[in-house]
Order: sequence, then C-alpha cells, then structure tokens
Amino acid sequence: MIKKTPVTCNLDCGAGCPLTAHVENGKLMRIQNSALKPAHASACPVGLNYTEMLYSPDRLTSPLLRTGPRGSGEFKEISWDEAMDYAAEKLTHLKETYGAESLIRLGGSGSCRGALHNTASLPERFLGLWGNYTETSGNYSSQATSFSVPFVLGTNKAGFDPATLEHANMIILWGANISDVRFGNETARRISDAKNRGASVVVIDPRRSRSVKHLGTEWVAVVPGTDTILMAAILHVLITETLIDLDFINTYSIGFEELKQYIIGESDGIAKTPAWAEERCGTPSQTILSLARRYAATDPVALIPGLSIQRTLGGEDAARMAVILQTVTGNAGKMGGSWGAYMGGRLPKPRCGGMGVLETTPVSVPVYRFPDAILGGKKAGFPSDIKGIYTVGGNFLSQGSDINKNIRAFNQVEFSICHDPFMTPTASYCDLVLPTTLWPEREDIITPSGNFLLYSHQAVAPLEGVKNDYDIFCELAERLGFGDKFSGGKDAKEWLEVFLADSDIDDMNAFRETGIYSGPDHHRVGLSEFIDDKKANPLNTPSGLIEIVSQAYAEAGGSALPHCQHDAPDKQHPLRMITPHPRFRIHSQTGGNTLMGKKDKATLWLNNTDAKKRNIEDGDLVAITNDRGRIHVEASVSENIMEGVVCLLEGAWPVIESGVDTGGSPNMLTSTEPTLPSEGSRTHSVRVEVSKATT
Ligand SMILES: Nc1nc2c(c(=O)[nH]1)N[C@H]1C(S)=C(S)[C@@H](COP(=O)(O)OP(=O)(O)OC[C@H]3O[C@@H](n4cnc5c(=O)[nH]c(N)nc54)[C@H](O)[C@@H]3O)O[C@H]1N2
Ligand SMILES: Nc1nc2c(c(=O)[nH]1)N[C@H]1C(S)=C(S)[C@@H](COP(=O)(O)OP(=O)(O)OC[C@H]3O[C@@H](n4cnc5c(=O)[nH]c(N)nc54)[C@H](O)[C@@H]3O)O[C@H]1N2
Ligand SMILES: [Mo]
Repeated sequence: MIKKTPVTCNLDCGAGCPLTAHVENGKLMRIQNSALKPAHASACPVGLNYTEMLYSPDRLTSPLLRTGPRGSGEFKEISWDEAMDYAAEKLTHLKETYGAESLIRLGGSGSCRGALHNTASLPERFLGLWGNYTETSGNYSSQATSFSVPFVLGTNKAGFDPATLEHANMIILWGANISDVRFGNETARRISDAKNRGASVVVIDPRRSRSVKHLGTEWVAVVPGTDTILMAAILHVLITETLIDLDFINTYSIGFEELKQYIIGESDGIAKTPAWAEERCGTPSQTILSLARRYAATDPVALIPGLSIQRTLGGEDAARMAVILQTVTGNAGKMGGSWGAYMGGRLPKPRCGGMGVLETTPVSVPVYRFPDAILGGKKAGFPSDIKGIYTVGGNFLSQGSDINKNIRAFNQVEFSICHDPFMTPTASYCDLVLPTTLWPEREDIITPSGNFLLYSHQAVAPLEGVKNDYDIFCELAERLGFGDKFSGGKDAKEWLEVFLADSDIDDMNAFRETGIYSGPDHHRVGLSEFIDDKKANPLNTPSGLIEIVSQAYAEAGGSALPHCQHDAPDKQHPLRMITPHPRFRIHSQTGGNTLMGKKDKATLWLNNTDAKKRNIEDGDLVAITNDRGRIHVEASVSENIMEGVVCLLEGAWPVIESGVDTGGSPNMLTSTEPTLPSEGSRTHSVRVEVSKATT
C-alpha cells in the first residue's frame, strides 16, 4: 500500500514547495507536486529527486572522530555517547581556557526554512545559552542589498507577490535567472504567463541563461559588476528625454535633483550617456537607448533584480540604483510594477511561533570574512581570537570564498565540530562529525517565500545512526548543564504544537492534512500604504520618503548618492569570471556524488573570440587561474557568454591535488575582500586568466 503524505522541501532556494511523499513499506518511493498546490507553484528537480539524497550510499550513519590529518578523510566511528562526551569536554575546555568568544559559529543555510529543524536558529540558541561565542554576521546571499536598501526605503520588507505579475506589461529580469535559480515557486510560471499574454521579458545578464531561453523575449548582455553604470545610462536617457515620472518623484522621494546633476554630468563633468556606458558595460548604446525608451513607454513595468548584481564591487549601489529606477519610472508600489532590490518575496509572511534565540549578545565578524577573522584574530582588528569552529548545515570549504585560505583557517583551530548528513569537504576538515537527518525524516512547519505556511510530515523513519540537530543539541546542552533551558522541557512534537498555537492558523487539522496554509491576500504590493497616504504612513527613513540621496548612508560609510564604480583593469587576469547558482543543486548540496549534482557539470563557459585568442577549442581541458589558485575543467565554447567574461557555476565540491582543483569549485579563485560598506560577497566578477591546461 502506498501512503501519501504532505511534505515540504526545506532547502535554501527560497522556494519551499508543497509536495507529496509516496511511501511504501516505510520507504520513500517518490516525491511529487502536491495535488493541492496553488496553480502556479511547481517544484524543482532538486526537491522532486530528493529520494536520491535520502538513500545515497554516502549518507553518514555514525559519529566520526578524526584520526588522520585534517582533510585526509581518515576517521573512526564512535558511539553517540562517546561523541557527546567528547564534544562537551572540548567545548568546556575552550571556554575555560580562552573564553566562549574563542568559538565561532559557521553554516546555517543547509536547512533554513523549518520552524524547528533549522540549522541557523538551533545552533544560535544553543551557543547563545552556552556563552558569548563569536557569531558570523550578515550573509553570503544578500548582504549588500540588505544593508543598503533600508537607507532608501526604510525597510527590506518591500517587494511584491508573484501573482501581481499578471498586471505587468514588461518584466526586466536584471541579473535574475528565475528559470534555474528559484526564489519562490510561482515566479517562473507567472513570468511565462505574462510573456504568453504579450508582455515583453528582458533579461540583463552577461550570459544567455536558461531564463533568456525559456522566459525572455530579449537578452541584453552586460559586463558583470557594471550594472550601476548601465542603470545610470538608462537614467540619462530617461532624464534627457524627459521620460521620468516627475509627479511621482516629487511626491514620494528626496534627492532627485542631486541625482540628475550626477547623471547629466554637471556635478562631476561626466555625462552618463549610453555611449559612455557602452565602453564600460559592453552593452551597445542603441540597446540602452531602446531599453530606456520602452521602459518609460510601458506601464506597468516590473524590474526584478537578482542578487547577482550586488555580489560585486559596489553591489550596494547597484541595489540602491535598482530601487531608484523603479521610483523615477513611477513603477514603485504599483500593482504590476515592483520594488525592492530583491527577487520579490520579502513581504511579511504568515505568523508562526519559534523557539527564540540568544541570552547573550555575541561578538560577531562578517561571514564573508570568516577565514580572515580566524587567521588574523584580534591583531588583525577582529573582536576575538578564534580557537574553535562549530559548523552546522554549511559547507564553507566549498562555498566560502578563497578555499585555500579557508583550509588554512580550519587547520589553525584547536577544535572543530560539524553536523552534516554527508562527508563534505568541510566535514573532512573537522575533528568531530555528527550525522543528521534530512527533511523527509522529520516533522516541521516550513516558511516558504510567498504568503504561505507549509506542514511537512515525517515521511519515513530516520536512517539508523543519525539524529535530528535538535536532539543532538538537547543532549549536548544536557551534558553542559543547560539542557532544560535549551529544550524548554519539550520534545520536537511539543514545540510544533507551541508554534502552531502562536500562528495565524485557526484550523490546525486542515493545515496538517493538506500541508498548506494560504495567507488571505496574494496580490500584495509592498509599502502600498505609503503610496496611498504618505503622511499617515511615512517610510522609516529620516525624511519619511524614498531617499535617492541618503545622508544616513553616508554616515554609515557609503556615499550619499549611489555612484558608478569600476574596478581597475588587471592585465594579467583580463577575464571576469561569474559564478552563478546551479539548476540541479542547491549550492554544494547534491554536489558530491549524486546524478542530480553531476547534471550541472563543472564546465567553463567561454566566448568564441576569447577561446580563439587562447587557441582553445570546445571540450578542451583548460586552466583557470589567478593569484589565489588554479582550476582545471573542460571548456564549453560558444556565443552564449559575452566576450571577456567566463562562467563557472558555484557548488561543485573542490577536489584539490598538488594545488590544482579538478572538481571545479570557483571559490578556489574568489577572494574574501568584500564589497563595502556592507562587507558582502564579491563572487560575481572575479579576475582570472584561462589557458589550455597542461596536465
Ligand atoms: N536551483 C537553485 N536555486 C537557488 C539556489 C541554488 O543554489 N540553486 N540558491 C538560492 C540562494 S541561497 C540564493 S542567494 C539565490 C541566488 O540568486 P542570484 O544571486 O540571483 O543567482 P545567481 O545564479 O548568482 O545569478 C543570477 C544570474 O545573474 C547573472 N549574473 C552574474 N553576475 C552578474 C552581474 O554582475 N550582472 C548581471 N546583470 N547579471 C549577473 C548570472 O549569469 C545568473 O544568470 O538563489 C536561490 N535559488
Ligand atoms: N563562488 C560563489 N560562492 C558562493 C555563492 C556564489 O554565488 N558564488 N553563493 C553564496 C550563497 S548566496 C550562499 S547562501 C552560500 C551557501 O553556502 P552553504 O551554506 O555552505 O550551503 P550548502 O552548500 O548548501 O551547504 C549546506 C550544508 O548543509 C547540509 N545539510 C542539509 N540539511 C541539513 C540538516 O538538516 N542538518 C544539518 N546539520 N546539515 C544539513 C548539507 O549536506 C550541506 O553540506 O554559498 C555562497 N557561495
Ligand atoms: Mo544565498
């Protein structure tokens, strides 16, 4: 007999899909879209094929203690009791010898949508109760946006519901690859519906992404890291051809005059014309002109920025400029328009209870700079000297920038502990590895993007030998003397009852049965109350208005007016590498040995002209190099990427031998130098050179 159970994938793709697990004799046979799902929702290949992960022969099923050198993969199996005793002893030693701040928390995204089984909030709660540990602040994803946009809009909770795209007559996917890289499970279909209805969909991207092929009606190529320049040139056309919505600007924003002086070149002598931009961003000036005119002539237009545009030098200003474009064209806060520098999805979610974190205020270091903090410590200006690592649900030796540096950092600490279902590159550098469950093995409430809550039942019993992160922390807290404080005296099931009681959900039985709670309104436009009545509902900015110019931002270390930055040329590394997210993986998950992970083969996208210059042919093994490292992968030569730009997807596990990575992890070449002032990631415009590999 096949039993069908509502479940939800809880990986970090921003979606969280309503699914049905088909279980026979205690085994998960397959996963499908829920029959009750909203019409436009659809699951992705990662979630639908999750049985492969669940039953992977690579799943860890016993705690492991390192016996060989770090990274050697030499471990011995120990019992859970031994593992817990060992962890408790080591943590106590660290705290007594160096203070709690000598332990840094890493990871978090592995299982980040669960109300309970959450690899960010559980370790935060646990470590917060343990002591004044060193926290990692910010995030790899959206740090520049999250930091800068509140100075413009007073909040990050702008955005739009995907359903409102049914009113859009033009959609601009600016560095957003919605066909592969999901944020919300409805957006792709909403866009393809809009396209079928006749809306134009422009994709602005250095490469012909799948979104260009499947959603787009037009591909506008741009050199990575130059989006602010392209935006400035569009503004130049809008301003000089008086195509802006001056009424809207005057009603809702401050600072436009200053912006105008800058754009037309009165303040710095440089007019930001399409011809000026073409030289820097590679987009033909005629294309810029035509795009700007169509943008102004169409109503409404949804400009949807991806997060890629802010993972570069000056990413903060790309994010601010995107909001400014939405504003000056009068599309902000409008049904069918869009706003915010995020792929939708930042509107308030239905309420659901949670465990609560932190009794102490931890010291913190920006996550993008974690290896610098470990290697440099107080001497280098960081707040603590790190001696231990606690990593849960993260694979930073694959995902953190500058893998060689990360390895040095992991090698430097006295003790490291990791919870993960797999022997990842990160786990292989830890002293103690604790194997955990995966989402089909436990019950949880999931917060997807969009106005929903989802219930995920336990579909199957956990593999023998693995534990929930929650239970691991309960046991460890018990040994460390704060068991009751951590667990509140409740088991996982009891916590879920508490969370539901503290939620927007009235009919809990229906929620459990269907797996889906739908919020009342799916046509929300962020901050619409401000647009309706700006006096009664001012923005949370000093002026109460949209701040095109922000003195507060200048005081926070940026420039009051967003401006165009361009990194200096690097003759030895003339190519710019982008490292976007993969379709068949969530970062490095499924990146080990699964069929899914292998579908996103580590291949370097290279333009024909660049290949010819280097005597490289399609399929050749090439070396991608810079001062930080060397990668050997096959080249895929085509016109699908701009000249001067190469692309290697993030997430492949590094396989390093004699300093060469043959796994194809771009973070061998990225650096931990952040974009400022937010201290965010800079993984999308990495200077490299490419040549034929000599093995
Ligand atoms: N399938 C899948 N979905 C995911 C994820 C995943 O790993 N797999 N990860 C999730 C997470 S955690 C996040 S943070 C988001 C990430 O979402 P994004 O940051 O938006 O995703 P990326 O794939 O990095 O980039 C999107 C597109 O931008 C292009 N691009 C790169 N650099 C630039 C640039 O400088 N300018 C412009 N205009 N375009 C550029 C890339 O070629 C790519 O096609 O995705 C989420 N969704
Ligand atoms: N070059 C480059 N690098 C990037 C990016 C880029 O665009 N380019 N993107 C960055 C972004 S946006 C992000 S968000 C980061 C993500 O980087 P990471 O947070 O390191 O993400 P994952 O590789 O998904 O690692 C998650 C780990 O959690 C484990 N896991 C899954 N479920 C559970 C669970 O229930 N419990 C426990 N304990 N573990 C679990 C998985 O096996 C996996 O090892 O990568 C960043 N790195
Ligand atoms: Mo992310």
